[in-house]
Amino acid sequence: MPVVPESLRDIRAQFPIFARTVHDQPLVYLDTAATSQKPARVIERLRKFYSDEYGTVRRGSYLLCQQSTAMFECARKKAASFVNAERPEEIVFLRGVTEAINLAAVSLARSILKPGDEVLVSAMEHHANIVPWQLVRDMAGIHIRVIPMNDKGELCLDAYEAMLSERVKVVALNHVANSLGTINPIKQITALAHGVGAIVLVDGAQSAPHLKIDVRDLDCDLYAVSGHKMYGPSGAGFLYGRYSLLERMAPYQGGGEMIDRVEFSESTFEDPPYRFEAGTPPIAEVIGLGEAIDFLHDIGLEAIEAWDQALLAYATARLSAIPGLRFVGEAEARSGLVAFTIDGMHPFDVASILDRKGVAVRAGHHCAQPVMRHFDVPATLRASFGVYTVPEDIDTLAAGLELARDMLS
Ligand code: 7TS
Repeated sequence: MPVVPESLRDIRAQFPIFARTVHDQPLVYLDTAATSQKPARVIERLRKFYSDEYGTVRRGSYLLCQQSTAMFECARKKAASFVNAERPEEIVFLRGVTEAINLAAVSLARSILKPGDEVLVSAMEHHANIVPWQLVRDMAGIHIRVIPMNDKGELCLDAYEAMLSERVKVVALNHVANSLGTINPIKQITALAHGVGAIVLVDGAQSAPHLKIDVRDLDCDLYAVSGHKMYGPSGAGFLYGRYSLLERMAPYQGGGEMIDRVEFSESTFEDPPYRFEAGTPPIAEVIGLGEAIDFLHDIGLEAIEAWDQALLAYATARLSAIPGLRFVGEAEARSGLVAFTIDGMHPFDVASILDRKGVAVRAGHHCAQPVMRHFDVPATLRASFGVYTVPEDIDTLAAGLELARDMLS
């Protein structure tokens, strides 16, 4: 059993939720890939902002507004440093990855994509990186093509290379697949895409909570993050965009704060990132996200990455011993989760039994129906880890799975 490293030893105590029980059992939370629990300092940051500091951003000349604007822009600096952006203006605050990819698809369709252009997505995408491209497909006259994967859940890079041509204008894929845990070789994929002049959009929903992100090293053009999966409040995330690209991109939503001058005949727009931030943003949530970034920095992303790998190895070994259990997703490079089926048992039935034992895991298609089809399963069970996950959680999961086997077989 791996030993919890020094930097994470008292982490669990910082998450108030673990003080509660579920069905009279201690909570074993193994659904961080869906959303993470919140540390006390993020909860306290929201409470303090709403109690003592609340005011809108960018609109007023009074103190509360100036202060909340400063806090909001400070969060932008934190987000920029979190992904190693060149400047804070490369960060657009949004609700999360879903909104970020919808923004990218609509904006690129309005400003850059031409009929006949191709957008490549991978075979292991979350629906959030498939459907937005379909929604703009007819408007823009583009084609969507799919980079295939093998049966371990790894992208076929030879096939990808063969698909690249001057017609490919966007390559959009996840850094870590939420249904498989695969870590994709983004740097290599980006270098190849840039060889034909394509823009690379990375869905970082599952990577940002687990890996150190460096957009300059990856050399990607757009990188989307959801704050609620990385210990921040729900409702706030961001899109990193290379500034020279953001400048070429059309607005997504129109409204207040994104304009320069408005006439009834037409309007002109603010520079990025404000061009993409129409209306009153989720102010408290963005400030809370800044606190979550500090929380992650204080632990250290290297330590988080190492612990994640230790948990993954332990879970893989522990669950392999369960008869009939089959992993779905066995890529060499993985992060954050294990997904599996058990012969003769429906994932939903197993998840219900686990719930009675206080174990929260996800059963379903994980918003990745094409992945389920590839592996010819209707659904999988998925246990995903966070900074608060301890090996004993995996032991409790394994015991719950044994119990489910006894009850269901
Ligand atoms: N992309 C990936 C890879 C994801 O895992 C998710 C959410 C999204 C996009 C959408 O993120 P949102 O924050 O905009 O909702 N994934 C999951 C999941 O695996 N279970 O619930 C949500």
